Order: sequence, then structure tokens, then C-alpha cells
Amino acid sequence: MDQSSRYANLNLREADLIAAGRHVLCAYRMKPKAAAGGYLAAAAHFAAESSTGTNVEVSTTDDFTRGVDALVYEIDPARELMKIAYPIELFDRNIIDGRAMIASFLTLAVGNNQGMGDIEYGKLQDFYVPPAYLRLFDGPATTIRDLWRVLGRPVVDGGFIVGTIIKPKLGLRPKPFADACYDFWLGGDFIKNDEPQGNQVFAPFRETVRMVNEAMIRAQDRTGEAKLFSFNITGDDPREMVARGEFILETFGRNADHIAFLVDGYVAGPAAVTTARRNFPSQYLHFHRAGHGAVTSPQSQRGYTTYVLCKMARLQGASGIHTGTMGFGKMEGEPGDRMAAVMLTGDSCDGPFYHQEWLGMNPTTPIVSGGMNALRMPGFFANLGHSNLIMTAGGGAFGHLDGGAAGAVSLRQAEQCWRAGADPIAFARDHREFARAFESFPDDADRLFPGWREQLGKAAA
Ligand code: RUB
Repeated sequence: MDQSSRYANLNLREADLIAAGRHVLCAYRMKPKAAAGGYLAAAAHFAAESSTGTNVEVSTTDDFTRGVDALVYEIDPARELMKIAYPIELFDRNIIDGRAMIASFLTLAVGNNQGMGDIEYGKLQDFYVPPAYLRLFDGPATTIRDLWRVLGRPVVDGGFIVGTIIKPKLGLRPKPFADACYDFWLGGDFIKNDEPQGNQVFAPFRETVRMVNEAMIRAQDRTGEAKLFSFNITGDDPREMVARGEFILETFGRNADHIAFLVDGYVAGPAAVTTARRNFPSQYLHFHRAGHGAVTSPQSQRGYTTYVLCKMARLQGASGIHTGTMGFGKMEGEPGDRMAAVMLTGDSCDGPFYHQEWLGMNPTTPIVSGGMNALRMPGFFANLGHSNLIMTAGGGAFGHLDGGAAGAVSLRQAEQCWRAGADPIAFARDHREFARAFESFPDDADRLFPGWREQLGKAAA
């Protein structure tokens, strides 16, 4: 059934829709199946299934219903581009406080439409949120400014936060885990749990938390610097997340503001993110995105993009989210991914299809992670253009030949090298830990800095 007379209006102008402020606008890359009856008919069915309709007309529809239909307002079949306007009334709101929820946005915009029989694929590329809907989202309660404050830095342009992920990913008992933390903190600022670390039988949660607290106190005493830890509190059950969070804060006591809470926001979903955001509004909320590649990868024709994931995370209230390494690390990504990092921190941002005004909503820190080491960093920063962010390098710290503390120092020196605009090989001559990164990661050194062995000579040995 062709529903385009009801669910499409190609005369609508995007600028008018934005000016009226009553619709969430979504841009998809969509391809219909051959039997769909043409691009517009498929698009209209997509909009129907994502709002008030189904594949047939139902007798219960009335005039009010038709007033909240989602409408296809632009198509470009050659580019597989389809844009849909969703009236904001369609989206579910909390009964407890009238606030919006990302679960409802996803249920409509990336819900049933992902499995329709007449659609080959439809992937959400960008979305625009009008002010009347934007203000219903929590947004971040804490930001990188809170971490800079703990570190004793300026709260504007407080700079690079040197981080790691305790490796190995699994298999450390509490003592070696805490020892690794102490070692890294001698040179670095921030440690996060690797995302599967929690309450394994060989590393009971409470014992590990107590030992990390002791390691933090020792590292702070030794260095005279504040240290930060991001604990994984992800769970299927909100009560489990709250129990973990409360135990951590109680254990860290006077250092509780040095603690971030990490939530695996893709696998555990928006409910888990909001559990952390609302139960612990004073803590930095670290959105880890393990699993997101299943839908965000350029190889995946369905789902949504990394940009969309990041935008949803800011709305939900993530203080920071992983943005990938933009092609400089081990995970999929490309230099153009910086658009997501810019969107997360700005107040007025251009996305791939839409301009978004954030109206003062707190920013979300880009967290850069995945296969980074000191040698890959100068290129990364040159592409992004700033270093007001958190980078966590697991292999890049604990894979350093001289251990975690030297690894941390090499990461800090790499950022200094970029900021000074120095030639990395020349900089390495009088920065020992950075020089040793060349020996530690020789494949990267050969690829990025051919001739480094001859030029560095003894400095790296
Ligand atoms: C990093 C690591 C992180 C990834 C996730 O370890 O395992 O979980 O950063 O990727 P290492 P992303 O530094 O040893 O590679 O940040 O892209 O979500």
C-alpha cells in the first residue's frame, strides 16, 4: 500500500520546520527493496511504521492521529537520502517528571524501521533536536571542568588528561591490579577500568576498590598530585549499579570527587546511563561504548553512526564519551570523525546534515582511546587541533619497555611535543620516555618516522 499521500510532504521546507520548532528532524541513508513500489512509497512506509501507522489503514485512526504523523519531507534516491520530520508529541515522556528519554527516541527513529520487509537498509546519519524537546533532556551534570578542578588546573583550557586502561583486560587479582594503578599514577592522571572489569571471582569488587583507594592515596602522597579513577559500575540491574557506586564513594571518602563512573552505554543502554546520571549527579559520567561497532561501523548499513551515538550521549548526560581515535589508533575510524568531537564540546555545531544549537547544555568530553601510544599522538592532535580531552592508552602505557610510569610520562611528552610544534624525532632526543616509545613500538616508529633509528641513535636505546 502506497502511503505517500499521508506520510510524505515534499513541499515542506527544512528551514520552516526548524523555525516552527515542533519536529525532530532525522536524516537517513535508506535503500528500499526492489518490490517496495519506489523510493517515496518505501520512505512513506518507513515514516508510518516509525510514528502513527502500520502497513495497512486502521479504523481507529482519527484526525488528531493524522496531526502527529511523521512526514518524509525530502528524498534524494540517487544519494539514498531520506529525511523525516517527527512531531515532538510522538516521543514518550517520564511520568515522574515529564522529562524526555533517549529510549523513546530510539524506539521510533531507529526501531521497527530497522527490520522492515520492504527496506533493504536505513541508517540514521544525523538528527536535529528543537529547543522545546532539547530542554527535556538531562544533559551532563559534570564536565571535564570538574576533573580539571580536582587536578588543580585552570577550568578553561585545563589541558590534556593523561589516562590509561588497566591491562590485561581480565585476569589480574586485586593486588597486581592496584599495583598497576600505582605505577601508572606516578606519571599519569586518570585510570579507567577496562569495560569487562567488575566483580570477577578472581578479583572481588569490594577488595579491588579498597586496594585501588589505597594505591591512589599512596600515589598522591608520593607525587603531590591529585589522581583520578573511572570505575565500571555497569549492571543489568539499577540496584546493582547504585550499590557499586555507593560502595566506591564510601570507600574513597575524602577522594570521592576523584572518581568517575563508567557505564557501558551501548550494551547496557540508556536506562543504565540515566541510572548513573540521576543517582550520582556529582560524579563524572564516563560513557564507554563497547559493542557500538555493530551498528555504527561504516560496514553496517543499518543502525546509526558514531556521530548520532555521540549526540545521544550528550543529551542523556554523559560527561564524556569515547569518540574513537579518528584513524590514528587500533579501532575503525577516520580523520573526519573529529566532527563528533567538535559537536560534543561546542554550543553551536554543524553536523553532517543539521546545525544544532545546544542552548547552554553542558559539553561532553571526547575520550580518545583504542591502540594509542606516544608515537601516534602528534598526528592525532594535529588532526583534531586541540588537546582539552582525556586520552586513555592501555597498551601504549603498559606496553612501554620501561613500564607503566614511563609509559604515562611518554604520553604526556607526546602531547607536549605536538603543542610545541616540535619535530618528534628531535623532541625525543631530550625526552627519554618519549624516545623509549620508539623502541617500545618499533612497527609504529618505522611506519610514522622512517629513519628514526639512525637519527635517534643512543637516545632511544
Ligand atoms: C583500549 C581499549 C578500549 C577501547 C575501546 O585499550 O581496550 O576499551 O578504547 O574503543 P588499548 P573506543 O589502549 O590497549 O588499545 O574508545 O574506540 O570505544
